[in-house]
Amino acid sequence: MAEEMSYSAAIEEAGQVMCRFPLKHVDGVPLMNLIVDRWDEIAAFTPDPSDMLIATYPKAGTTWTQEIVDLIIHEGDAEACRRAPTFVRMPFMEIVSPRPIPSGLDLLNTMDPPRVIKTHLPFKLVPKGFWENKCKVIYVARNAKDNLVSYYHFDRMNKTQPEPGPWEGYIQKFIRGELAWGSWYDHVKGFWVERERRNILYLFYEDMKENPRREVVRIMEYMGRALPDDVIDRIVELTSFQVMKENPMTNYTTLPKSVLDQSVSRFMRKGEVGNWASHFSPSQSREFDEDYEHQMGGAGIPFRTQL
Ligand code: PPS
Repeated sequence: MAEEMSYSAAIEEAGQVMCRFPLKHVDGVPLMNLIVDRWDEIAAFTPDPSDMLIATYPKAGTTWTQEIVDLIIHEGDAEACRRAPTFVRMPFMEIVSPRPIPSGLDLLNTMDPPRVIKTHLPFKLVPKGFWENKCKVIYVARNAKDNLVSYYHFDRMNKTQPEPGPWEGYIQKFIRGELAWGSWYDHVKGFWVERERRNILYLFYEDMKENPRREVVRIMEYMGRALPDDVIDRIVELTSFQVMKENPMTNYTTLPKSVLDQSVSRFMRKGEVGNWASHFSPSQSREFDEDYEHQMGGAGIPFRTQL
C-alpha cells in the first residue's frame, strides 16, 4: 500500500507535465517519446532467468493474464494479490512517465527476482536478455477487430497517448500500424513464428473467454506449478471480468483522471468477444477483412472474432 501512496503522490506532482505524449520511432515501431528517449537503457535490461514476461499488443488481455499469474504464484490468496495495483506488482518494463513517477525499470530495480514483467514490445524489440536467459514468456493475442475497438476506447480515456481522432480514421491508423507499439499484424506474427523455438506460451483472449479454467490450468502448468482443484476454481472466479472490474487493484481506478479518465470509458470496459460488431459498419468490416487477408494471409494463426 505504501508503494501505491507514493505512486499517487508522484503522479500528482507530475500532473503539470502529464500530456498526450507524441510518438517517436525505434526500428520503425512508434512508441511514446519518453520511451524512445530512454531506449538504450530499456534494450539493455537484463532479466534474471527466474523472471517471467507477459507480452501482448496493448488491450489484448494483459491485466487479466497478470492477475491469473499473480494468483497462481500466491496459490489463490486474494488478499496477497490485493497488496498493490497491477502495475506496481508486475511492472510495465518499457513505460517511462514524467519524473517523479517511477519508470518500469525503476520499479523493477526495487524488486528481487523472480519478477513478473509486462511488456507491449513487439518480438524484435524485446531485450535480448529474455531469450539468452531462457525466461518464461506468456504471449496473449486477441482478434484484431476486438483488439482495435478496445484500443480505440482506451486511447479516448488514456490522457498520455495520442488522441484517437474519429473512428474511421482510427481504423486506418490501426491497419497502417501507426498506433503506439506499432502494427498489431507484425506483433501477433512476430511472437507466433518464434513460439516453439523460444518456448513461448501463446494464448488467445477468445480461448480464455470460452473456457477460462482450461486456460488457467495451461498457464499453471507452463509455470511449473500444481494447485488443487478448489484453488484453481477460486482463481477462475477471482479473475472473472465482474470481479476484476470491482477490484480497485485490477481496475486501474487508483490512477487519477489526469492519466486515465474513466468517466470517458472504463478500463474494464466490456470484456467480450465480438463487441467489434457494434462498432464496424458493414463496409468498414468488409474493407478491414480484405486488408486483413492481405496482411495475415498464410500466417496460420487461428483467430476467432466470435465464439
Ligand atoms: S493494457 O492497457 O494494454 O494493459 O490492457 P489489457 O489488460 O491488455 O486489455 C484490457 C482489455 O481486457 C479486458 N479485460 C478482461 N476481459 C475479460 N475478462 C477479464 N477478467 C478481463 N480483464 C480485462 C478489458 O475489459 C479490456 O477489454 P475491453 O474490450 O475494452 O473491455
